[in-house]
Amino acid sequence: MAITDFDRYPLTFGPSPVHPLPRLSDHLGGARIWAKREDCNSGLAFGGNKTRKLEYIVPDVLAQGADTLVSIGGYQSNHTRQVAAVAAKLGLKARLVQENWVDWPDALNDRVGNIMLSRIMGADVRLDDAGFDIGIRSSWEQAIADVEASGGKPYPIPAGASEHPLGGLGFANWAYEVAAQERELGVFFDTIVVCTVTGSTHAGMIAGFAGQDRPRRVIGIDASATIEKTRTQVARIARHTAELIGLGRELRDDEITVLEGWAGDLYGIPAQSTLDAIRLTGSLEGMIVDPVYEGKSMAGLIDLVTTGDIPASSNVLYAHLGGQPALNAYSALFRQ
Ligand code: 5PA
Repeated sequence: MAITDFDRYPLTFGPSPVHPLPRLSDHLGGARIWAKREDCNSGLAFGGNKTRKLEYIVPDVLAQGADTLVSIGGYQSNHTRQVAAVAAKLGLKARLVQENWVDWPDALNDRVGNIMLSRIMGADVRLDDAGFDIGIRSSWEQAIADVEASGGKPYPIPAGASEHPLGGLGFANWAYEVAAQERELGVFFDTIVVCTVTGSTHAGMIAGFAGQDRPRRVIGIDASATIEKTRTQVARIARHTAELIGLGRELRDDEITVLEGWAGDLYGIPAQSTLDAIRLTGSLEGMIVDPVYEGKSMAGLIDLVTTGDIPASSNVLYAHLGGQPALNAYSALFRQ
């Protein structure tokens, strides 16, 4: 099998935009930085990385005749918001377990941003007190059982769609999309920087790029602050996805790079470097990144370019995976 043999249900506008970030590049004084924009990849509730993953999962949902998508995330999960949008688009129901992943003292944390959008789209949103964990949760298994008990046909989608057997395909395909865009633009991105938490975004990219002729660095920046779990999950999903798309060899350990240092102490809580990255990217480029994910990977990119770890001769592609709606739950950080 190759990536092109898998059914893909279109949920995106097509290839996501790629463009340079010249003012940020000049400011840092090193490598040339570009962005590929999953934050504007779809008309479904602001899109994002999960929308691409779901393109490869929806054919299975339809084949199974399911009537309810069941998924899980934090109160401000971008993933569950995208699941709610896809359910609405397909005329299905969505049952969402929203756990208390972040101890964040904003009175509107469970009301604005992503969770509000999911409610607007008609999802059955249930709050749960459990804290952050990227693994399989009993509350999600219970929600699946509840849907069944009430006569529905659930389709389980794990956190971030990552532990789903097809969860890595969306970003394996992204790697081929990048190669096609490089040919059009006449540029080669020797380094990719991507935020990683539940792992299938980064893992899919690793698998997809591994089959291409020119090697490159695919650097995952951890935003989970549970680095070992994320590293293990990325490696497992990358190897599984590589096998699915017929890579024909084992991935080497040195192809799987998850860097720590920018997640701060806890998932969902911005570090000073996150806030600096948000303001710098916004003020120099008008590009908005969020305090949970993309602000952390941008902080990583800024440091790696500034220190020369990514050399000045490089062309770097920053994968912008979306996530801006959560900013609404962090307004206190930006009052002045
Ligand atoms: C998320 C994830 P992975 O989970 O595939 O590693 O992607 C990390 C990531 N950027 C990066 C944004 C904007 C994201 O939303 N979000 C999760 C969610 O519930 O929203 C799965 C955790």
